[in-house]
Amino acid sequence: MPRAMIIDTDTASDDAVAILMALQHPDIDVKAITVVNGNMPVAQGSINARYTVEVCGKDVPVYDGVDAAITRDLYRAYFFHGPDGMGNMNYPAPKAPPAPGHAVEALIRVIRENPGIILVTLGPLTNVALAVLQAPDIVPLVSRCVMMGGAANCVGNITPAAEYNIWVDPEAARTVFRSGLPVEMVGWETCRGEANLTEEDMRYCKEVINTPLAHFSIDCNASALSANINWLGDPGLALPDPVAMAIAIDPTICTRASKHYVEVECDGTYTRGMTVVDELGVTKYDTANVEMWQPLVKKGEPHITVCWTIDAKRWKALLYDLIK
Ligand SMILES: [Ca+2]
Repeated sequence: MPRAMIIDTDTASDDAVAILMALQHPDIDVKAITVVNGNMPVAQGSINARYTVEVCGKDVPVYDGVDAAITRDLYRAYFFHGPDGMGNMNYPAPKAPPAPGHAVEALIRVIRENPGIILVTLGPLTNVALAVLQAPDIVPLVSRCVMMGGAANCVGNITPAAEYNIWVDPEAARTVFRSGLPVEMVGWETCRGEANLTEEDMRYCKEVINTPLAHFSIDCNASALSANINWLGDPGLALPDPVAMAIAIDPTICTRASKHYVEVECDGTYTRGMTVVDELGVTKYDTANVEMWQPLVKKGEPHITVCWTIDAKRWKALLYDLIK
């Protein structure tokens, strides 16, 4: 039986490819897509998500969610994904309207209806945080919460310390990390460098695979491609959300993972949204540390799985399979 999945997303171009991968995979049954503030306002993210569903010829409900961070000012990523989030390709408007009801309610209902479901988060954690606060009973019903977000003790992409999804709504991210959800953190560092599609990879998609889905996947990322090179100095096309989705579909694409306490810095001047990973387990040695980390420590052994490395060849092979 296909595995049930629900996807929470601030749908811009790399989210679209991640959604496409889940929709096209024969072993994944996407029950719903919930849209959150982030890269785009929810209204635009919703358009992008619904268009992607239609490109795949599927019929999956897309619910609109929270259009702001819990307490922070808005900061959208137009500079990265283009004004429409989809590389300004002038795609037609989707035919389907958003599904009736709110994304937070949909998350709670769909998780309750599908015990063991996989939750994949591709944007800021606002919707998911509100869902677990309103309905803590959903936490043990989620078998895996695969998260594109954070940067495990390394460089950020929106500030030197933080990855965008966590930085946009750090309070929400902290709520999710502390909630007990079985988070698998696929951080920014695993989604760049050799994970990027090279010029040759992109040519392979468009000229050899050469399907509508292959063209869509590369074309909608035109803005992201130039931003990745010019803003971040990283050659090639980074596709962070699809890398996380690849691991959600096939956990063995993550080649090294370990469990840790992870906290989110909400107060730091330079470190807002930093994901602080207790990589060496030092929080247990010192009274001050133990107290500071109480919200996680009192829940028992570390339960956040940090993905440290991926098999870049296999992630790309899975992508290629799903855009054929
Ligand atoms: Ca995203």
